[in-house]
Amino acid sequence: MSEPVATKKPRRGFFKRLRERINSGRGLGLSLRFAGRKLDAELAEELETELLAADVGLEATDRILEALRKKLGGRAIEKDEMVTDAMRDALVELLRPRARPLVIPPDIRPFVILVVGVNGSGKTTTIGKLARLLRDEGHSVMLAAGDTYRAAATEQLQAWGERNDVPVVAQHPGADPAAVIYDAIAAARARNIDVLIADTAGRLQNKAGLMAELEKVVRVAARLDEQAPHERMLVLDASLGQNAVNQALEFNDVVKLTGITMTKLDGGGKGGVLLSLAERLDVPFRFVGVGEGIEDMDVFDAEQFAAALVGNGQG
Ligand SMILES: Nc1nc2c(ncn2[C@@H]2O[C@H](COP(=O)(O)OP(=O)(O)O)[C@@H](O)[C@H]2O)c(=O)[nH]1
Ligand SMILES: [Mg+2]
Repeated sequence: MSEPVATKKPRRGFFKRLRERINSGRGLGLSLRFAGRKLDAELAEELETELLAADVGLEATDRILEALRKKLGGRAIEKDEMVTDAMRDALVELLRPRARPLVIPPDIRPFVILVVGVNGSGKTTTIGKLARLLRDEGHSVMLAAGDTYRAAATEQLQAWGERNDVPVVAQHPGADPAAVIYDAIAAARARNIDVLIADTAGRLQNKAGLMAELEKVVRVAARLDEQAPHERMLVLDASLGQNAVNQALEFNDVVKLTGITMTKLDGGGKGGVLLSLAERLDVPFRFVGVGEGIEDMDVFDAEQFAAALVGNGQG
């Protein structure tokens, strides 16, 4: 049997990009100096304040501080690295269980990826980048323009299709997204396509309508293949901080997420929100995005991400 082909590991060079861009090169942005101090109540409180400000969230912050106390409690801190190394280890502990890359099993065809998330989170861009990654791994790919709400959304997806040389199934604006995706699965099957990636709308101003629409898409896809959509991937804008966590909980209630991709870790995204998510929700992190370009997304790797966040070590 052939190995299931997976988008397993980040490409060479991604660590540098991640590290330079995450929160504009500042990572968690911890500004404390540790050398000459001890991890006493005062320092713990200062750390807590900074972690919370970096979107790490209360639960994950408590866990990290607990790990630091275990390692450093009572000892004199000779070098800052004693704390940052311990911090990196604590982050890896939290993140590693979520580092489960997307695997495309060879016996499922088409493997259907449904991409959900609110408007502007980066869904369509992520689909474009993902199409390229999968194609580079030798998969045949098709896209489905399930965001029928805005004509521009279909055009944007078609542009990514052309750039990657992959076919795009689309209908008229206002068409039923469930119908678009149903037809696309049938078309992918007829053409023996490996992976179908379906875009969706993310109208937050009509939350009940959006959630009903997504439920229907999932239900209708399952008529052609009861396991479909095989991957239900949430795209989250990391710069939203704790709001991203709330979005994840809401979408998970409706479509039972199987993967999360974080975008916009460059710019406003501090990256701490992944720790909060890791603590609050057992859904794998698939990819991380650090820019608008096609090369600006890669597989989530716990060690690499933790190192980029604390701004030390190699990935
Ligand atoms: N800086 C940055 N911008 C991004 C990233 N991902 C997407 N964008 C931009 O965010 C905007 C919204 O993305 P889009 O894919 O249209 O979001 P959608 O509404 O969820 O489909 C676009 O201008 C994208 O270029 C990222 O990782 N970093
Ligand atoms: Mg879109």
